[in-house]
Amino acid sequence: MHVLVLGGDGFCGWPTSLYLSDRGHEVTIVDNLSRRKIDIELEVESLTPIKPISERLRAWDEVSGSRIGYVNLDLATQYDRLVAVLGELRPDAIVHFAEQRAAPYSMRSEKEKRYTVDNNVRGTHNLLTALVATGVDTSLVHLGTMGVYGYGWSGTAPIPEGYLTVKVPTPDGELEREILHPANPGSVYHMTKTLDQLMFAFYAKNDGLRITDLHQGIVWGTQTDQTIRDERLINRFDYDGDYGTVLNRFLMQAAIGHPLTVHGTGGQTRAFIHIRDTVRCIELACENPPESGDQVLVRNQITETHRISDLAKLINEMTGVEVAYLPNPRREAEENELRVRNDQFLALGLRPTTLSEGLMEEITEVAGRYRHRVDPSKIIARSVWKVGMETSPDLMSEVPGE
Ligand code: NAD
Ligand code: USQ
Repeated sequence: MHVLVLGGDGFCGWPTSLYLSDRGHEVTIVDNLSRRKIDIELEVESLTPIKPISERLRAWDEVSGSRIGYVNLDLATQYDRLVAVLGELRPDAIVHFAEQRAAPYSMRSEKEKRYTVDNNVRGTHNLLTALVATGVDTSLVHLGTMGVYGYGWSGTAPIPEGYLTVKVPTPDGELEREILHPANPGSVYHMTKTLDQLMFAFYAKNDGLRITDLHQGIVWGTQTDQTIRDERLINRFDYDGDYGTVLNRFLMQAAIGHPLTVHGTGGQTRAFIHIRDTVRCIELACENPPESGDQVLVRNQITETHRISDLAKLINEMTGVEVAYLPNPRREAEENELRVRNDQFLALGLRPTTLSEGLMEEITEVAGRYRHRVDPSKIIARSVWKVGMETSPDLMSEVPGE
């Protein structure tokens, strides 16, 4: 297959591009490098020393003998170029990672709220109209999020894969209907993913576009079998208060002896998946698309669920690093249950990497190796969901020596 990876320079997109290339697919990355620019704006760097995109691509060519193409293009603002690229490359599949993906960043201020909506909603809509305009027969695989379902709405009932069967009372008796699971976003970022869902439903129905929406949980881990082949191929590792996700943040904190930053009581339960499983799921989704005329195919891309306080306890037991319970900068339930159906990927052959397999390796091989790159003033999450909410002061001023 020729696969276009939109957002292919990012945390999920880069290892996916290498994996697909390694598996013999022809890959072209489209990315405007906005994520790298946000690092500069936030004055923070990936814990791992990521190389510029041209060096990454050169290194992959040297290591694997395979070339990955690259187009620098902004999906949200360069519509005509997007149409031209799609018309020229006519890919068999498009993987769409290219959105602003951090919930805390999306809540920083009006500026970031507006940027996140403009970037994500316009980018996705441009892509859909460009697909209709060019008539390219391709399958679109989009990275959505578990957060579109919200947390705790259905109690202990397992969250289905996208659709819920409901009974509608009518004067003539009950009608059974399958509807998109109610959307219940917890941040402006998550809200953009619920808007994406509606656009997908419309374009699948009206234009017969073939769309898969992957509702992915929190991705943890760093390296895959491909990124580990050469240090120039290393994947990004975000640890700061805006972009760092909870488990990778805990792993970095354990590596430098920083108390584990649990928000509130840590009663929040979330879904997780290792980056090695993400890349496999993407290939499975590309190889098993819906037919034209089908409704959007929704697959839950998660392998485990865990309570945040349990994760902190686990890492505390493994490393002895203490757990700090901090004021929660987000407006979210103190505690929730979370059960999630993920039958589709298991049936397609996914064999999940479990937490127990990879944790210690991440702490020593990745977080420990680059611990000198941590800026402790960037660790505490400071983006609050409402003006006036309290955040913790810094807990460490300098990374202690080995
Ligand atoms: P990331 O920020 O590392 O990567 C996104 C990439 O898209 C970046 O390289 C960025 O430069 C590019 N991009 C953004 N806007 C663009 C635009 N308008 N035009 C062209 N390129 C653009 O994020 P990630 O962690 O790799 O996440 C990828 C996708 O997966 C996102 O859509 C995210 O919502 C979803 N997702 C991520 C996670 C996670 O834990 N990281 C979990 C669930 C879902
Ligand atoms: N949390 C802590 N301590 C921390 C960081 C986070 O307790 O140091 C808590 C948060 O308060 C929250 C939970 O951990 O309750 C998850 O936070 P997160 O930053 O790891 O994840 P989230 O904001 O939900 O976003 C991430 C990705 C996003 C993706 C989403 C998948 O950034 O792109 O869509 O995970 S999901 O959570 O399943 O919706």
